[in-house]
Amino acid sequence: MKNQHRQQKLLNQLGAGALVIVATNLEQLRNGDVHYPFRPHSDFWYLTGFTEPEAVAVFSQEDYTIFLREKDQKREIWDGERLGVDAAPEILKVNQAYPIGALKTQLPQLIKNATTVYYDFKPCALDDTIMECLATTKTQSLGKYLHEMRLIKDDDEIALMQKSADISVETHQMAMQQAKPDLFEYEVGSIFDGNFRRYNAEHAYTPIVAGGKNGCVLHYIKNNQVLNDGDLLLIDAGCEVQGYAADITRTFPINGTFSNAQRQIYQIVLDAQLAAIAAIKPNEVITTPHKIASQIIQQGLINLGILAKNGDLKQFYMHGTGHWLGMDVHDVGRYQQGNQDRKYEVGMVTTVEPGIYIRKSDKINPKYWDIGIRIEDDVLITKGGNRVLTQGLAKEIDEIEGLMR
Ligand SMILES: [Mn+2]
Repeated sequence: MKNQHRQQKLLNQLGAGALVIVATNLEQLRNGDVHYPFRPHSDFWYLTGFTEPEAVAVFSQEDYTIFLREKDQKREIWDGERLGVDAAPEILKVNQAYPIGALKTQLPQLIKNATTVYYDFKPCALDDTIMECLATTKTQSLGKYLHEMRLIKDDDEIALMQKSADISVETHQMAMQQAKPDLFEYEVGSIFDGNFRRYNAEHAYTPIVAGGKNGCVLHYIKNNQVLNDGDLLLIDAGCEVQGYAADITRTFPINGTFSNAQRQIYQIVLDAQLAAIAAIKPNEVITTPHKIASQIIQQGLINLGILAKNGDLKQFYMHGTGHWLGMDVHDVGRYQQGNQDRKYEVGMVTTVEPGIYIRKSDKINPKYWDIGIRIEDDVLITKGGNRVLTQGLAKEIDEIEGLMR
């Protein structure tokens, strides 16, 4: 079983006598009797494959125990079936299963003989109980080891990420074809809601559907304004398939044709993005894409008279060029190795997402005001260099205008 294989791989790094504790999330109340849709904790999901809320896994070289919700006929009528304690050993291949309520009494027994316990504290109700049990035990960070494992994707994980990339690409394409002046941002946003669900996928994060000046608000999520003829539309949206995320941004003209000013800025961002992607390969330092993208954007803005020769690029490009991508959209894994920037390795997935955001300013030609452009793709590091998982989606100016015609 895949999950047990991961447990074994993790334990092999931790040495003899190591015991791992990993907890999933609790259901979160939204309002009244309504809960948010449940999403398991990524670490727990990765190591157990179990997707019910309120569970704790404890494993060592010798033993695998799970604490989970008990069967409850009344609750199951309302909320659906639970695996329960009796079925857990066969389904989850654990040595024993206990009700989650027994955590406080059973966990101390399981910890007793461990040399070192690996556990990451995170604020939730289960955490208090676990912390109580660990009060006198030597505890080490689990993430330090586990997150390095999660950072390198295996073939199954890459296949899921390709699937979420493909669905997201298709949906961005639909949005480009259907967007037009006078629609509201949420109407274009609903294309993503509908098409993601059509594949039984979820949003991996709250989408950004930002017309005109809203594109200059980096985390704009209101998505409730009308789309104006002549403005750009920036969409940052990606789905999650069985826990694995895609993260794509495209920016295109609402009326199907870039203005000259939009075209100039767009081409700079695109050149920066393509050059940054081209540099990604095993053993390349991970700060290289940002350096390359920043240089191209800086020179481009200087050429257009938007940025002074000694001006601060951060006025127009104030975020990084990428982040790890996986079960979490901003995925786990270190960015530094000791005090040095680390290097790319085969199986890592990173986003590449340069942008330019120009707010109103007396010092800038008004034709450039309120232009916010970001182009983001998902890049897998391969033996030979890289593979863009989101390659299929139009981003050249001609391609986009052609698709929208
Ligand atoms: Mn991103």
